Amino acid sequence: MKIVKAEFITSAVKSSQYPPEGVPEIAFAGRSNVGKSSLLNLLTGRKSLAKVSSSPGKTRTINFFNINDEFRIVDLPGYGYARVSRSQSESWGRMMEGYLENRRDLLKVIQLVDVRHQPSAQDVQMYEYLRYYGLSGIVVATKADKVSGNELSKCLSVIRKTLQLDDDIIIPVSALKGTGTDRVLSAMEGLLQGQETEREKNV
Ligand SMILES: Nc1nc2c(ncn2[C@@H]2O[C@H](COP(=O)(O)OP(=O)(O)OP(=O)(O)O)[C@@H](O)[C@H]2O)c(=O)[nH]1
Ligand SMILES: [Mg+2]
Repeated sequence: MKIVKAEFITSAVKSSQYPPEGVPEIAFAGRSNVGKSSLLNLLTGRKSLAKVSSSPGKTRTINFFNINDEFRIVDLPGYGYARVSRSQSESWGRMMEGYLENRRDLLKVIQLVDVRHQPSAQDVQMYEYLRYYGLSGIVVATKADKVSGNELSKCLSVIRKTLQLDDDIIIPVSALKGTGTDRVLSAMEGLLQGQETEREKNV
């Protein structure tokens, strides 16, 4: 798959603000600062389609992007950002649950983790949540440029073990070097094609 068109649609904090249904969506979840917005920019080849910042907590809303007039990528706000109040983290929870549990067009959520670190308790919790709702299956390990070739496979196996990935796909990417995009795009293509077969089955 090649992304030839990418545009911001809208930001939302509640369902009445979501764009109309009927278009398949693939969302990005992960800790604040892990590189969700950077991955979106990398995949689309657009440097500043989504706002990126070195200070965590940049993305505070659910952001919808039109890709190729074919599907949407949904950039979700990150978790694990230390400087949030209890009420902010509760409203984050409501916003995420509102989307993840009710969005009919949501095909899968790609979970992002930092390749260098063992996934946190919150990463594990998020992935279990996604698994419970049938939204898991693809993990992207970000910032692959920060580890050497030798370390990479070790890091990936720590992630694999901690998140209890069985047949799930894990893809290292580097937004800095621009590596890993082909595999992410083909995983996305697989999701979109799989969805078509599901739909055909239901006819
Ligand atoms: N070296 C390196 N830095 C990266 C990579 N991906 C993201 N970053 C940096 O990590 C920081 C956070 O990236 P974002 O894309 O804003 O992270 P996010 O997950 O969208 O964060 P929130 O919006 O806070 O949830 C930025 O300074 C990026 O430049 C990568 O692959 N390699
Ligand atoms: Mg972001």
